[in-house]
Amino acid sequence: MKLYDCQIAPNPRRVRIFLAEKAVEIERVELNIAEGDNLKPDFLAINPRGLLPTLVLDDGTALDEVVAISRYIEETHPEPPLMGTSTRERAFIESRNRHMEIDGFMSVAEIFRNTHPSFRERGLPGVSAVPAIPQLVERGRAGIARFFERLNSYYLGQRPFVAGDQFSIADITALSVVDFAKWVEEKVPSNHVNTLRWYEAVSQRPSATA
Ligand SMILES: N[C@@H](CCC(=O)N[C@@H](CS)C(=O)NCC(=O)O)C(=O)O
Repeated sequence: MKLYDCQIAPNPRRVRIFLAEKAVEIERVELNIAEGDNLKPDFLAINPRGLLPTLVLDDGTALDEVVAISRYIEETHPEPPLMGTSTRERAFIESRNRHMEIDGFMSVAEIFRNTHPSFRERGLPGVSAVPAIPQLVERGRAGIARFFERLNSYYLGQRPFVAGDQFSIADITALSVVDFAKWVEEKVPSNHVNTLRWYEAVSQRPSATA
């Protein structure tokens, strides 16, 4: 197996954290998104969308999408479980993870893609002919504010982790959102004590530096 990776990018980091939690090592190929390595013909032959992370299996199957890659790793390396063990748990964790992606990750990405000069002509990730739309930044900032509020009061208000009592893929996504948000000057408000307690704990896990 080979993981097409980008050290600075938040979605590849989610897979690296997942792998580190499982203590699974995979050969990696580093591509620099800022320099457009992912849009060159060699990589497009592997993933025509030009997106990272991409995991190429030994039979040549190319899997993209963080959750699909994580699912493959979870099923081939079940311990420790990060995506639930019972039907209820699997569905609940998936639901929470989607919330982290749609409400959190997408909001930060909206701000980032529409402000960063390197992406002025690359408004959507991967192969794209869509220029940035600066008006979307305001919507992204409103979205991340709403996300932070819910993270503190709802998801982490009563339980230690985003999907309950165990660390899961939903925490990995949420951690990546909080760190990605710093790139666009969005920080967890200082009175969000539940989120700050959780953030300190998950950031101290050895996987967080992956
Ligand atoms: N939904 C995809 C998102 C993948 C994605 O957007 N990756 C970004 C890096 S964080 C990327 O490949 N960007 C390429 C580009 O901007 O050209 C996933 O879960 O893997």
